[in-house]
Amino acid sequence: MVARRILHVDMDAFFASVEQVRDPSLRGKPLVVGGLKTDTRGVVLTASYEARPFGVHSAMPIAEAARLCPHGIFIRGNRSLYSETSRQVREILSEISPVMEMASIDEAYLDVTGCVTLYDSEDGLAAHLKGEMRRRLELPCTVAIAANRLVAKVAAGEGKPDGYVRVPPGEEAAYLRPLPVKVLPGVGPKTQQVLVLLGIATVGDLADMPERTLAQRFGELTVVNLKRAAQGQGSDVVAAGGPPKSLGRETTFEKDSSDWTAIRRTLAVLTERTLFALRAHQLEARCVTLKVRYVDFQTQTFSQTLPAPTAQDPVIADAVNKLVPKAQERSAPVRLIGMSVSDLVGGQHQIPLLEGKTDAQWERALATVDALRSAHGFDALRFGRSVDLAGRESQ
Ligand code: TTP
Ligand code: MG
Repeated sequence: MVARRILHVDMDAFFASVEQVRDPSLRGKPLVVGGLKTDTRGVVLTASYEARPFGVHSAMPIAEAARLCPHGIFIRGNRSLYSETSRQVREILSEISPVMEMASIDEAYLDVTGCVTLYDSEDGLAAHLKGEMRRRLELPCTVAIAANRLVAKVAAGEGKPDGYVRVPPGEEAAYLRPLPVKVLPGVGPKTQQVLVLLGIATVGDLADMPERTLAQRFGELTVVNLKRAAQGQGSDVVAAGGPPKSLGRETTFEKDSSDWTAIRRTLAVLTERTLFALRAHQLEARCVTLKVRYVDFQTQTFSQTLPAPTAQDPVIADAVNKLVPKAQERSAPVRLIGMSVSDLVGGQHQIPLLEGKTDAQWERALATVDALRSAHGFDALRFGRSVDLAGRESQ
């Protein structure tokens, strides 16, 4: 098997940079996109790198940004302009490698294994890509090339802004070791808090920590996933056809089951696995579906749309659990159980644009997201240890 080389590219301060191209008088200035200073209830979508030293960041209330950066220029933003620019970004990238997958409005993965030789070296390819973005769109971006998506994504984050990072083959784990553990996907504030209690500050600390110790605080799969990430392992598959439309897992029981406690535990495992895949694709889901096949092969699905896209286990697990009573309405034993997520969107962008939304709609959406998040910690997810799924789970 050929060792693959994966490139991750993420545009710098994307919405703000696009605005600076549209209006060059904004260049070099602290620029905040998301609302006018007087829009007391808006949130920051992004800020130019000139505004960031003041502490302004995405998702912060506009009012707070205005306090921190009173001399900043504040604008509401223009979604269609960003979408059109994103389309141009995609075009440039697909000229470089046909194996290209947009992961959100401003980031993408490219499998460059087969096309490096055209540019002499990985450094040459990265320079070409960055040059094309500058020449054709006047936009800065950060590029990283590594053995897999995870390391490339982390490295691009470290290289920002206007950077390039190359992680040579075999050096993945060594590259990650000194970095703070929060750079790893799946290590949000809650997980980080628990890791700090265990004395884990860096990725290296996590890599060295015995699985036993981690298992006291996290479910089995979380431990496996954290360990893999800490060792710099990750998927090197770039889906040329674009991101998946849905992701899910299902399993057929050895013996038909009416034990809904056990079935719910199985669903918790299937959900955790699905969400790991979802986060690996850097996606979030808005729709959750429960699938059940009864003893007589009759198959039913039950779906729920969430108030906001998410990739958080507890939120999705909760939605699955709420669908279970519908499946229980038929008392027949269950042969197969499964769950899937669909209506997928690029991850980490939970905050929609102001445009087309009233402030009240906005507030409701944000309050729902916050309430869901504070109500369920990562550990709220129950893990079905007792359920044997070995080899029987399918996508
Ligand atoms: P990011 O790539 O996360 O941020 P960025 O490009 O502004 O800055 P960086 O240099 O750190 O990559 O997001 C891309 C765009 O998506 C961003 O410009 C604005 C938008 N966005 C939202 O609409 N809501 C959000 O919560 C975030 C984080 C971004
Ligand atoms: Mg970006």
